[in-house]
Amino acid sequence: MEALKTMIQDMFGKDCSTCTNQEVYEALLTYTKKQLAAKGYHEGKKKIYYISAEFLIGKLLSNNLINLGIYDEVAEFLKENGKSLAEIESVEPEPSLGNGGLGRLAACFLDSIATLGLPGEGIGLNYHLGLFKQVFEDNLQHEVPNPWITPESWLTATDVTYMVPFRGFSLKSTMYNIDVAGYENKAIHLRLFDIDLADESMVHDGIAFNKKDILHNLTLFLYPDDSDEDGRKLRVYQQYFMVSNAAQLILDEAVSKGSNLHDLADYAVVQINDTHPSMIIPEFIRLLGEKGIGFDEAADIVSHVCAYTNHTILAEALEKWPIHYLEDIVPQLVPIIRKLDEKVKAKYPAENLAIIDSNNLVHMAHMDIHYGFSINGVAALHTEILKNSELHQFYEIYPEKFNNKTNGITFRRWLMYCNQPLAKYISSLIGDGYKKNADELKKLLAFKDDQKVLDQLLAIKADAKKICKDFVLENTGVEIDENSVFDIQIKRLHEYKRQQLNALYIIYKYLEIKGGKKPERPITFIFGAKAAPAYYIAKDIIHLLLTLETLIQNDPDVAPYMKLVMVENYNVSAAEKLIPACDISEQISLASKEASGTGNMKFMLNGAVTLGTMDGANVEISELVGEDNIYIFGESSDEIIKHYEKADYNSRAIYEGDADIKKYVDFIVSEPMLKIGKEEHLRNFYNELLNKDWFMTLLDLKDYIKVKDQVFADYEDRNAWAKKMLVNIGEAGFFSSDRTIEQYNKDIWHLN
Ligand code: TH1
Repeated sequence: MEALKTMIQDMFGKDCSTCTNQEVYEALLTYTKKQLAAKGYHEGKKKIYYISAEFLIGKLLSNNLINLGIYDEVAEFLKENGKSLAEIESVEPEPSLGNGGLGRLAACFLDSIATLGLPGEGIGLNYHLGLFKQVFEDNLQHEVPNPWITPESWLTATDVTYMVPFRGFSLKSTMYNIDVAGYENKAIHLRLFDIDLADESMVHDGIAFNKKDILHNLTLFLYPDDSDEDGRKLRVYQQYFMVSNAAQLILDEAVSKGSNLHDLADYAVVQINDTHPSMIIPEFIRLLGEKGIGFDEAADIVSHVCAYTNHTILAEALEKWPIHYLEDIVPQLVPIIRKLDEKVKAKYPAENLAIIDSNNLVHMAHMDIHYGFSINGVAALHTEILKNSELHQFYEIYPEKFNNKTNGITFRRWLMYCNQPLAKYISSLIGDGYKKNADELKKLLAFKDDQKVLDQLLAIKADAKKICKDFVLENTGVEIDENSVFDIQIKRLHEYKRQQLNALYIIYKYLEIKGGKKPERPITFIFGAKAAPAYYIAKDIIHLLLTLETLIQNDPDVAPYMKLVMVENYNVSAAEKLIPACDISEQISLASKEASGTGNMKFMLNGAVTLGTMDGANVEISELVGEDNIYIFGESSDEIIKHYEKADYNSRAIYEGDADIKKYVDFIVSEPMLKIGKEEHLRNFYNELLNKDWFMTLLDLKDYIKVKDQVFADYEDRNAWAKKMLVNIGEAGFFSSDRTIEQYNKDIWHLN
């Protein structure tokens, strides 16, 4: 720690003990960045370029210290100087470069690529104001900018710049780097491109800004509001800026390593993370054309370089751009896309295989599948649904391109960092091997009947709940009971994830308690979720939850037995506090709709028991832990898909046919709710449930209530519950992102 000491002295002219937390943070930042650079970066002839609109990397200080192997040393040094690493961490802003699972997956993947020693990098954009910061006011979500870039930060400016051509003007880029440390290994780069003229001062009234001023707004926000045409076009500008920079960088790097570009596939493999980066395909062809490579050969080269990951079957997330947007913004790509489409149509005339459909919409995923060499889903069930229904027409012509890569999470952040007592205890039982070889977690299963171990797991959970209680108090001002059951649903707010189903259970429980039936033990329902700013029903659901929160809090008959808290501005840092403390992990999406989920894996690894539908990776979790160690409810994905095909789901019929369901649904617009909440929003959601309920909440409600009540009953057998916890932790090894990345490499990337 001598070097750190000297650095603090040089930077601030005093020693650590007299520095402010801000100063110590800045010193640690500088120190850590130096250490990372000194370790060097993984290099090799062929490189994986993971291109993504989102990288939800979370705070980096502690994670970097852990991966550098100096966490304990630094924590000790700070302690000796009267400082706490936890407090210093609170100074660090969380980068706001993502929205949910897709972005967090990209971050876990970078950690694993670096840890496994693969030559690779992430490529994305440097959004100054991030997604948005969520604030609650009058029980409603409001959005404000989330600036996260400070003068001293993990970003390092480089002198790499490119010109990106748009209709009528070009934009100059600057590339920034963030180092991503491998665990006990070298680092890799996350490349974030930016414009030099981004002007944060144009934002007013929350997150409003002039969407037409591309020269100054291009990298202000992730996912700017796309409810109007200017917003949608801004997304196209962003996407092209991202992929043009990426393509120029990749070609330059390949050439500098000796590529003649005809052999590009020996130097580069590009993983297209959902459809946001899909324009890289025509952009590569355009750039290769400038270097003298003919169209057909260029298309063939690209087809050996690009691979596509599909993360959802939700139609609204499968991007289709009107061709006239592309004419207006990137006219240079349009003849290329038309040619690609003509080649497809010559061979496969069916409309559902077209890149450009009869409405002149460009189907980005279709372009990826025709001109990429691999398409993967993100969990076994999801990939089967792609092959058998959503993308069946493509599977018939390209069966060899389809493969599954079940998602994973990095155990460095989601166990070793966020739950240090549990990680240390596991090490004391089975050694440290599991940190690099997650399969070794299975060794824990040998302790299934060891009373001391089971007691200790319960004790670690109890401690985590105390820590979480402080976090919740700080975030929401609400004091929760650490002896209550913690039932947690944290994820983006979307109707298919069915936070509203959980809300209806809470109404059921509220009415039951009002009726005099008290639960065995108080229950704390914890939510965290951001809704997209223009997704009105999602915002109505947030309003429903916040209104219920107030109602319960103010009701002395009920408050002692249950509590609902909704954490404000749910993000990675909040997840790190909530996940270790969770008893019951809510994974209740409508079967077939959650492609994988990754929160489900984080909870399992931290000893929570899943209450879920047979959806996404829940299916694989249930196969691993067995039916005694998970709670499954609801209709199967096959049945759900049939309901959609037959269009026979009728929520009003269910409501009218079941007096209980009617009672819970009617409560949404009852007198006590309307007294606290806003009628417009509550009624809006109520009507949605009755007239549409596109994600079939009412279909699964009765079964959900029954199974969830069973969970709470079983929780009281503490010993049996501890066994379930142990089995969940012991079987979580499969969900290490190291395993996922090894599979990507073996089946798709083929790096040495
Ligand atoms: C998520 C999926 O919903 C989730 O099931 C999966 O675990 C995760 O990706 C990682 O694979 C997605 N997030 C987005 C975000 C946007 C568009 C599509 C998806 S799919 C903006």
